[in-house]
Amino acid sequence: MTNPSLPSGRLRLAPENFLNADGVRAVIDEAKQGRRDFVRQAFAAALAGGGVAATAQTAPAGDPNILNLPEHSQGLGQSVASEGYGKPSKYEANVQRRPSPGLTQTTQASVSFAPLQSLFGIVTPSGLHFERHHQGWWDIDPSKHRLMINGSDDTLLKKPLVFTMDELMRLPSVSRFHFIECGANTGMEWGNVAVPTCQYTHGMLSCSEFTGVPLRVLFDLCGVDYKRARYVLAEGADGSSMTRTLPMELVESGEVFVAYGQNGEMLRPEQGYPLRLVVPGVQGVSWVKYLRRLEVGDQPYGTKDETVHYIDLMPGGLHRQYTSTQECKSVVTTPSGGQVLLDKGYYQISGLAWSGRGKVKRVDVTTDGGRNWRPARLQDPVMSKCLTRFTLDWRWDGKPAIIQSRAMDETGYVQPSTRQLRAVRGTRSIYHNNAIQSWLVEESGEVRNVQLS
Ligand SMILES: Nc1nc2c(c(=O)[nH]1)N[C@H]1C(S)=C(S)[C@@H](COP(=O)(O)O)O[C@H]1N2
Ligand SMILES: [Mo]
Repeated sequence: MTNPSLPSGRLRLAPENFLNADGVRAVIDEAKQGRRDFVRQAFAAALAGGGVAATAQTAPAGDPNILNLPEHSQGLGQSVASEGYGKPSKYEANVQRRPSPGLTQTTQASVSFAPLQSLFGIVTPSGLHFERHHQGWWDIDPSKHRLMINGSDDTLLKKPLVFTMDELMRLPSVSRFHFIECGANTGMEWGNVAVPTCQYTHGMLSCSEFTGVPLRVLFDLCGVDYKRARYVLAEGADGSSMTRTLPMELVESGEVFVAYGQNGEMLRPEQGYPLRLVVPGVQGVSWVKYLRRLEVGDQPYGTKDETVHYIDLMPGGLHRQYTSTQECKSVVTTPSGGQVLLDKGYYQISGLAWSGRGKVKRVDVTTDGGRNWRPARLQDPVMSKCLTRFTLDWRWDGKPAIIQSRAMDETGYVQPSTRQLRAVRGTRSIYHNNAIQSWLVEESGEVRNVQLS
């Protein structure tokens, strides 16, 4: 902390009982209190640690503890290897993925949201990656796990193969950064404002460096007849019968891979250990976890998860199917709903932008509800089908402000406003809500989720 009077942009809050207005109020009060204490403590620390001149004046001559150093500057620290696997500081204990009470009837067929408001850069720490399970997660023994590749009929490939994990890990691999977003992300906001924080509005989104084998390499080994086998069915080893069809073009592009690695180590069990499909740009449901079987076929499979679920209900009652590419989208994560600005003055606005169609080209930010837009800085690296971090300098004058971000991708597609999206899609959908998000900063400094009509 260099200047304790300058509020840092990192204001964090994730009310657990977010559906209850009193609960939100209580947590906000607590946060304000805590924040004030924090600023005060920082002052004290600056005086104690660096303010030698200030303390020297008051210390009696001959006092051996003249600098009044904190304990951690005087004694021995902890031994190495007290934790074989490192954990975050105890002061970061409120940075957690959180389920949404009442959203699902069971805790197995459920979801937990990533705390986007507390994260920096573009990588989601593996322990904070959002979770979406249709029937609970498993920790599967990799020595027993197999991946089978077969055809819907024997003529679609020369040789069906079964791979062990050891066999897969011998093959040529790639490591790539990609976002994964559940198609239902922001799905609660179709009708009206429903949840208070960006953890709940946008937290079914994460980004990792995944490592694995391009599917094309495996299909080549099997001698797939690419002329006739135009579709792939992916199947997981959990009990959810979660199966999805992929068009073969995605495999031929070289982008789809079977991943065993995530952020430099093996996948986490919640993320599909020991093997999951990575389908860059495509909604999360196609990233089949605990991947045990791939079948090539000559027509789409029309499984329950693509005919009845993950479809878009249009205003006329029509259901759109196979809308699986995640369109360009962005969200400001600081300041965002549930956070509190304690004072006027400088803040860095910061957020995330992404597109399932390639790279983010540009992000504009407004602090007056869309009257004026300024281009944000895009932080390097900007990668295809990956989260991009954007920032913008802002001086808050203490008056109500409405903050929004609007992303554009390299195809020229521009993220729509809520009104524009509703004009095409209506309000009855669950999936694929990529509308511009609005955060209202009130005079009190409290930040709230709002929608502009
Ligand atoms: N086997 C299996 N794969 C699955 C699922 C599942 O329930 N079982 N859920 C899907 C859905 S809907 C999403 S959004 C992503 C979530 O991945 P994550 O839990 O790693 O965030 O996994 C997909 N793959
Ligand atoms: Mo999902």
